[in-house]
Amino acid sequence: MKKVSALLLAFSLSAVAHAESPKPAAAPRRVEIQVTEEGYKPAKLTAKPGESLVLVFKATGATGCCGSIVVPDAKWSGTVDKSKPVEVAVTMPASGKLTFACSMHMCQGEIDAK
Ligand SMILES: [Cu+2]
Repeated sequence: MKKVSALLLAFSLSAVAHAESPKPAAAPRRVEIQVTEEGYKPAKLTAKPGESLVLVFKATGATGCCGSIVVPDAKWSGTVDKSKPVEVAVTMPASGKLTFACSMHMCQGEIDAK
């Protein structure tokens, strides 16, 4: 019995220690971007240099060619449609902009590192 309660105590102590340990690296910030036939909303965003983001491209209606998205910095391209939001993990550059666009570059968006 003694052994069991000691184990339980150790377990609950480690659970407390875990809960109080310093925050792990912050989870990537999720940024929602609406995809419409007219373009991306918002089309201009800002983020901290080096910040980890998850771009969540969502569509509520027709996307036209804006639905075919390229994120060069993440070496990613894909298609978003009404029933299928897509998530793209990106890391902001130290300076400058991270851009996204449709594959024909008519619809464009950018995230400013600052
Ligand atoms: Cu286009």
